[in-house]
Parts: sequence; C-alpha cells; structure tokens
Amino acid sequence: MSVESAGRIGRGLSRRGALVALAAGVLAATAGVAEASGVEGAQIRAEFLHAWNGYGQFAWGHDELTPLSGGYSEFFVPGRPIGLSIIEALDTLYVMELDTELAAAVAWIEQHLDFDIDGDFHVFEAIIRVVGGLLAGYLATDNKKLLALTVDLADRLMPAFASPTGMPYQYVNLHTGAVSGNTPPLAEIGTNILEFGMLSQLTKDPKYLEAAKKAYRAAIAKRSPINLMATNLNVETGVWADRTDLAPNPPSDSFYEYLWGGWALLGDRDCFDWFHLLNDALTRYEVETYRGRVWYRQVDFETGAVTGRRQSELASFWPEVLGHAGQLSLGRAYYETWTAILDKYPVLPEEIDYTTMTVTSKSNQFRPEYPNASFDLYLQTHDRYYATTAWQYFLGMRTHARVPNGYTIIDDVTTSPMRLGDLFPAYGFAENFKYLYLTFTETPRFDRADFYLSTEGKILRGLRR
Ligand code: DMJ
Repeated sequence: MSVESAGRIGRGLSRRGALVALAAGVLAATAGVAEASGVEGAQIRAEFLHAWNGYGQFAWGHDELTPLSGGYSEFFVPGRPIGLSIIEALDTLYVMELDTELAAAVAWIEQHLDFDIDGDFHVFEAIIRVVGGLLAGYLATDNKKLLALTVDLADRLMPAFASPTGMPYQYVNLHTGAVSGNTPPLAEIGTNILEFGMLSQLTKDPKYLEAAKKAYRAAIAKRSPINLMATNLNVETGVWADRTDLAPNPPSDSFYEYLWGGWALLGDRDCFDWFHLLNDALTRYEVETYRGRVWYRQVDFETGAVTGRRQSELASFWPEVLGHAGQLSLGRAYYETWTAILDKYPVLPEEIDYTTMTVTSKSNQFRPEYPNASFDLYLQTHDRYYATTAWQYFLGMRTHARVPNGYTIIDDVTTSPMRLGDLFPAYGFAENFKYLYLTFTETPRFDRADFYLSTEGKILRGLRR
C-alpha cells in the first residue's frame, strides 16, 4: 500500500458523528456520569481514530509518529522500520470493530514485515511490543502469517537466553544472533513468560516457556535472606550490580507483574509461589503511609533500610495486580494515591518525591499505567469510582495531549499550557485507548469476565471471534 492511500485508511465514525458523540460526552462528564453506556466508548474510539489517522497520514509503515513535525521515527534500529505502531494496534483495532483499518494493517504486515535485520534489537521491548502484538493480532484474526512471523521473531531472540545463567542479554542482532548488554534490570529479565508461554502453547514447542522459567528461576535465586531483590543483575556471573529494591517502580515493575501473570494466564504454580514470596516482602518493607497516603519506598535489599522516597508514574499500574492477588484494600489505597496526584496534575508527571510532593521528572510519555489500573479494578469490582476516575484521566489526556495530527507526549506537565513534546509512542495504540474503551464498552469481541492483558496491553486471553 502506498503512503498516500494509507493516509486515508482511518474512518469509522464520521466527523459529524464524532462531534455529536464529543458533545454528548461533555454533557455526560459534566453530570459526573461514567459507566458502560456506550457514549463514552464512542468518544474514546473517535479519539483513537484521530491518533490512528495521524499515524496513517504521516508515518504509515514507520515505527512511530512525530505529530508536531508531521514526521516519523524508528524505534529499534535507525533506518529500519518494522511498522511498530501497526503491530501494536492490531487487537485494539479488532475490539473497536475497526475492521477496514485492521485489514489494512494486516495487509501491510503480510507485504512488508521482515525480521531479517542486521541490527541490535532490544529484547524486552521486542517481546512485549512485537511478539506480544503479533500474538494478539493472531488471536484476533486467526491469520497464520501473523503466527509465523511471531515464531520467526521469537527464534531470532532466543540467543539472548543462552547466557551462562539463562537470564537474557539485553540486545540481539536479528540477523547474526550476536548478543550484548550483560546487566539488565529485573523487568528485562522477567517480562517474557506470558508471550513465550502463549507461544509454547500455540506451537506445542516448550522451548520458549522453558527459557522464560529458567530466567525467572535464576533471578529469584539471587533474592536476599529477607526476600528482597536489588535491581540489575549480571547475566553471566549472576552478581547484582546494585543494592536497591525499588519495585513496583521501574525498572523492576513488570518482573513482578509477570509473576502474577504466569499464574493467572498460564496456571504456573512456581510463579504463584514466587509472586507471594516477593510481594510479601515488598508489603512488609516498602509499603508505608506518608502524610495520609500509601506509597512504596525504596529499600536496601539485604537490610530493608530506607534508601529513597520517590514514586514513578509507571508504578501506577500496580493497584490492579494487588487487586487480583488478594490485596484489594491496599490496591485501592495506592490507586487513591495516584488519583490525588491526578487531581493536581491532569496529566501525571513521570516522577515525584512524595516527602515534599515535588515533581522530580516533569514529562509524561503518554503513559497508560493509571487507566490500566482503572480498567482492571473496575472490571474486578464494578465500583464506579474506577470508571469515574478513568474518565477523569481521559479528559486530562484529551485536553492536554491532543494535537491536530493526533496525540503527543508532554515535556512539562507543570506549565500552563503544558509544554508538548513531539512523539506518539506506539504503545499508545496498544494501551491507553484500549483500557479506556474496554472500561466503558461492552463488545461481543471481548470477554469482560475472563481476560488477561500483557504489560503492553495485548489481549492474551479474552478475545472472542
Ligand atoms: C509500556 O511499554 C509497558 O507498559 C511497559 O511495561 C512499561 N511501560 C510502557 C508504557 O509506559
């Protein structure tokens, strides 16, 4: 497909229909209404299409849109696009019933996607974004080419797991198999079992799941006597490079998320036991109430001594894991902490020091973690508080991050108006709009009672054809 014709692929709601829906939504928001009525879902879908059409017009086939300049950038290797935004969007297009757009996306992948690239791919990002995206696309469409491409990429990534410990190197050259980066953080070591576990189930080849389990086992063996973990591990020697346990903040966050997921999606009993072992220690040593709010402080992994009191926005997904894992009241309290910050900053800053409530990182990279928690907690509890606050997030996002060519990151959320950056991260097509849409919309294409989404918002269980 040419760039010109691709630029016109996004349709769905007519412009007039979208305006009517937007007007209706303003009224609904004013009245404090927020539940699965369909009105909110139509607005969210219209905003997704606004972003998708910008990508289609200016960046089709490239990895990510730069909406202010009307251009694009590549994510993994300079000059070697893989259509990352297309891959990330597949199951979102499906659940939003954007079938014309989905057909164009799949056609692009069938005609253009080729992983024989002589360049270093970031293993963690390739797994959560690309392996996960293609897998979810396959589950949505039953298109065998998508599964074949998933297997091809996973096989090219497998050399990363051939370290002396079984924990993955950070980079693999997809053409030569050469590896590099020997001291990844925990998220990069553990965030693969869901995608690889599903791939083992679909291919009936256990090697992917076995590699993921071996990596987890090796890392968890390095926990301290009080069951805390530091952050970066050398995959060749198995020696920690630091001493701080900062979970559920990055770059440890999804290491813990995927332990729960290994149980919830794959039924892996080791993951269940490991999750509780480590999470009990986090709850004991890190959770504190500070000025009336619940936070996770940073601690020395051997002594439990406090080393820091900063909180990353990326930790705001964690309440949903707590809810699933039997700590709903702690999850709600931690979610309320983030809602209090959202009350002050309609787009959350990347990081704060909660002793002074000072913003220590003023940007927002179009982050999806807060509505991820809203979505999961709403579907777990049916408590309208989570839908209402998800809507609050949506209004902040639409007010401050919307630009003529789509949506964009924000460089400074503390200024008025907020200072914009020039990038629409591909995960925006996988996460923010999807969580919001599924919070407010009942569709026969998604099972609201039995689902599991990956850290990148890929629907690995719950798609209905
Ligand atoms: C996403 O790529 C994933 O959610 C990942 O686990 C960390 N966060 C980014 C988006 O903020």
